[in-house]
Amino acid sequence: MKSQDYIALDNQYCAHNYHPIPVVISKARGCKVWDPEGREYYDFLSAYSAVNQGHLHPHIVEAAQDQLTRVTLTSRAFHNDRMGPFLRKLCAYTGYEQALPMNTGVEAVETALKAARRWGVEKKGLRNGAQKIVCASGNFHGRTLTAVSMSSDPDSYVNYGPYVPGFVKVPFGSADAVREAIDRDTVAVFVEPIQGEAGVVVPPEGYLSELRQICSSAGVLLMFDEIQTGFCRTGRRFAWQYEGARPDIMCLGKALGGGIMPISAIVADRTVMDVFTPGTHGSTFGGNPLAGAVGLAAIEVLETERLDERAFALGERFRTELSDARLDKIRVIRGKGLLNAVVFDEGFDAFPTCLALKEKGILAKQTHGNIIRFAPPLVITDAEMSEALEKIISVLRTA
Ligand code: IF1
Repeated sequence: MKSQDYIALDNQYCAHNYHPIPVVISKARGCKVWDPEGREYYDFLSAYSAVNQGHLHPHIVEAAQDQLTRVTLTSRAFHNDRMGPFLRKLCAYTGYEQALPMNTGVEAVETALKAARRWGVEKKGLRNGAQKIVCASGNFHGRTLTAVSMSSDPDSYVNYGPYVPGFVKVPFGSADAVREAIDRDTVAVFVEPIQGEAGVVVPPEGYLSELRQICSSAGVLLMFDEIQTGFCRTGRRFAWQYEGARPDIMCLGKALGGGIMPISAIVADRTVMDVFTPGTHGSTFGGNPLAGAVGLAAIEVLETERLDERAFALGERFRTELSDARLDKIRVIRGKGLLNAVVFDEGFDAFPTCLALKEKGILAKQTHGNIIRFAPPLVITDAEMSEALEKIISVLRTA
């Protein structure tokens, strides 16, 4: 079958909850993907940062294949021999005492919110039902009813009521707004260190460290959603490290699965994590042995290949070369590490530009109409980055 046949099948049999770039991917390796006709593309989306280690990284594939000959699913009713080594590695890599493994990113988000609400009752003495969590407008934390209850994007929440109460929304980037929003019933402040879906919005310098200080002095939990920004994407292992703003709970997902399967977790120290007791939270699939093998290998790749340093250096290069090209339609080029966005004028429709990029062999996706996110796998080589930049600049010049 040809690409257009697969697209027709999708259109006929899949709910229309997406408007994809019309490209079919049937093969991938590293930072490149191919369609059924054999056309080659640079992947500048990386499955929304779930493929930081590159497609089919040999070390991660080997770990998965090896585990497929042993055992894949046990449930948490029993122990398995892969979860412990995986979580020990995750804790060492993140610098936390414990982890709670889940599957998709939004489940990690739910886990963090549940931890905070329980902590509010059990450690702060609040009445159950009074707990409030401060979040930021423009956020994206996933698609469950709780996550869309925090959202300020109508596409995400319209007609899904009734919404989950207990959230107080403040403008992203203003530490003063957070300070003013905290009251006796506040249990946590929950934000992305850089807002992804909002268009790679980097908060003012000092914001994260100020949030850390505000939360510590108010006695509330600081929780960061590092599902997209984490695991080297922004040039550090975790984006909060730019400001030493270590959160009490960190949500992780995407690249934790090494591009192979959904693996997520929250990490925290014991004083927070011990709010969970047997029966109070869980998942059929969380902590399964296949995920253990894959997650461990995924972290090993980030560590041994020092992908944080790679992302930092390549990101500087990407932004410098794009701004040196002096492309007149572009208002701003922003980001950290290899999480970058090119912002066009308000009202500009970047979908045709994404189609032109595709024709040139670059896959990227617009957000909010006028913003294109560029986030290649962190294993992209210097030579590949040169070739990709040349293509991107030539398309954006005529955009
Ligand atoms: C879609 C965006 C990216 C996330 C953060 C939690 C989750 C996500 C910071 C939930 C998920 C996704 C999901 C995907 C598109 C995408 C996205 F454009 F919507 F914002 F990456 F930029 N926290 N992000 O970014 O994780 O449950 O999906 O594993 O929903 O269309 P999940």
